[in-house]
Amino acid sequence: MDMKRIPREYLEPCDSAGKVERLDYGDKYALLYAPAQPAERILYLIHGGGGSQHDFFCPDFLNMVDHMIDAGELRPLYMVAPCFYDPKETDKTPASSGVAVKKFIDELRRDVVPLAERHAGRAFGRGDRAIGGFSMGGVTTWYAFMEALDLFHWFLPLSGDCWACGETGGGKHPAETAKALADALERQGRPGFSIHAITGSKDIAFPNLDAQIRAMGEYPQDFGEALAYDVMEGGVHDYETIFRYLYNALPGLFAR
Ligand code: FER
Repeated sequence: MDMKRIPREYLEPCDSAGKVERLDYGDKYALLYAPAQPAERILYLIHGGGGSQHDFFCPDFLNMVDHMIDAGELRPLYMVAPCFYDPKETDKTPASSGVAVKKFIDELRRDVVPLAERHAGRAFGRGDRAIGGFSMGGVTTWYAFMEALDLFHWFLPLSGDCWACGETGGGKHPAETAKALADALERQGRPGFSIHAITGSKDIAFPNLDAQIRAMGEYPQDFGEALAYDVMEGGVHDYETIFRYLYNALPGLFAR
């Protein structure tokens, strides 16, 4: 994929802007972005370690999406930004975050998806639902693949590997991780799906994700065409870089 730069003016407010709403549940909340035009798709975006639901929903990113939709480069979509941490959690180390994101898949299913889609005015089918995330949010995305293929067809793990075989397991145990993913696909009845993994050559998660994706290549009958992988030369582990990946990947997300 040719990783075009985000046009500078896309970071400025757009005349045609979507709206962000706060959705409370229990002692937590998620954020819902409704675009300025009617939308038929929904993307759940998961933040990184130590972060929150506000990381993706910052002016730069929301302005960019508004502009992409306004310019006709991106079909309108809802976006949901939840937070995988318990509000009382103070330990945000990778070990603790790894436990939180695995647990979060049940909360996503039970609370976040129904609440967000009630507010969006309709329930979406799995073919119109995507999940993606950065770093620990990428780890979350791989857990969603392993446990929630009934909910999602589209997966966008960004600079995060699968931790099914332990912390940074995609790097430490690539073959076992690839097998765990293939087994999870089998266990869930092999529905259609599409994964687009992206990272950068200078990203701290690069060695982990890269080893995992290579090991997944040993399962061509499972992942073959359904897995796309892009590495941006020089890409680092920060949101500015991730927003550039999203600028390039979002238009094709539901269409691969
Ligand atoms: C990775 C996936 C997630 C990784 C780091 C993380 C270094 C997250 C770290 C953190 O939340 O502190 O592959 O590689």
